[in-house]
Amino acid sequence: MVSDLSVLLTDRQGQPYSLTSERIKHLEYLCESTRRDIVDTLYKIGRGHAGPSLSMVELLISLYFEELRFDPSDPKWPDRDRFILSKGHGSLGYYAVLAQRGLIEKRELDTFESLGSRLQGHVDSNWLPWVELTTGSLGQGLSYAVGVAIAAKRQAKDLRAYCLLGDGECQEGNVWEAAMSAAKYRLDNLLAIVDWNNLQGGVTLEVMPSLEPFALKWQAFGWHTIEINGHDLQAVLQAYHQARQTKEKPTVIIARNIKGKGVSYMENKVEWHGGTVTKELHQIALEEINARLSELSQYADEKYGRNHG
Ligand SMILES: Cc1ncc(C[n+]2csc(CCOP(=O)(O)OP(=O)(O)O)c2C)c(N)n1
Ligand SMILES: [Mg+2]
Repeated sequence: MVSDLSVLLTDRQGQPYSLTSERIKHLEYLCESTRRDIVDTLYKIGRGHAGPSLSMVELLISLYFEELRFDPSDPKWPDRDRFILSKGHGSLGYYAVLAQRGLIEKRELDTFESLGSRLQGHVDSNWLPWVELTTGSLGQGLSYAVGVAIAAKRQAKDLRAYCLLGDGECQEGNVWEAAMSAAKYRLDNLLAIVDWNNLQGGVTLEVMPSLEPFALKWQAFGWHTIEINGHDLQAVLQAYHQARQTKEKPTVIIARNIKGKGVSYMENKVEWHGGTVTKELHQIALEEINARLSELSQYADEKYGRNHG
């Protein structure tokens, strides 16, 4: 049963809209459909970063279906918002969202990580025009996003820079150098999103030098901070909206997420940073995802979403 509560927001064009529960359900459907494409690809190709991809699905579906300003027919439209995937190993999740949005074809996912494919294991801007920055060496994306945001301000362009980082990635020193610069230049056109899933490659964050108190660190560096459950689509969209309303300082969203979200045996498991999806495991994942998809099937229709033209 869907409640008829709706939330009033403004979109990237400044137009008011009503975030209805039907619209949220439609986005939930898109997220589950994206998860199915991710696990299908992992099974077909035999490898890929499962946990990091599944962790960020709601953050990216919300960005690409509701938030970012871009031209679907021209990836290099000069006035587009810039999305930088700093955690470049989450490539499969990113490609699956591009496919869901119709920016690449779904069947291209079958070429993931193969020789000559545009869909490299770490996102590569030389191959795929939607990729703003080649990443994979962690820690670099935010510096680039700061540069984009400074350039936009100097050219008086109304474009925003969005950068998605991993929590483990925030152990890199240059993330904090970028954070300092962003505050100095009052980059209110910059949004950093941290996929806080409490796991990094093969270990939990606790065994590493502590990042806590994480939100207070960003605040001390001059940022506006928002903490949310990153799988709650309404919270995500409200956070994107709040970031746009925040003036004179950059915003960071700390999204408390679950690595491997949506596949029970992967959730919160360090070993599912990568891992091999066997036939049996693929079946289990599909059963779980298909059950949720069938519950949401009445919201599959585009009419519940936004008209993207
Ligand atoms: C500079 C650098 N050091 C180490 C690695 C190896 N590496 C790849 S993924 C990863 C873990 C990243 O964890 P996190 O940032 O939390 O992202 P998550 O996988 O949880 O989404 C590491 C250490 C790398 N890619 N780049
Ligand atoms: Mg992590």
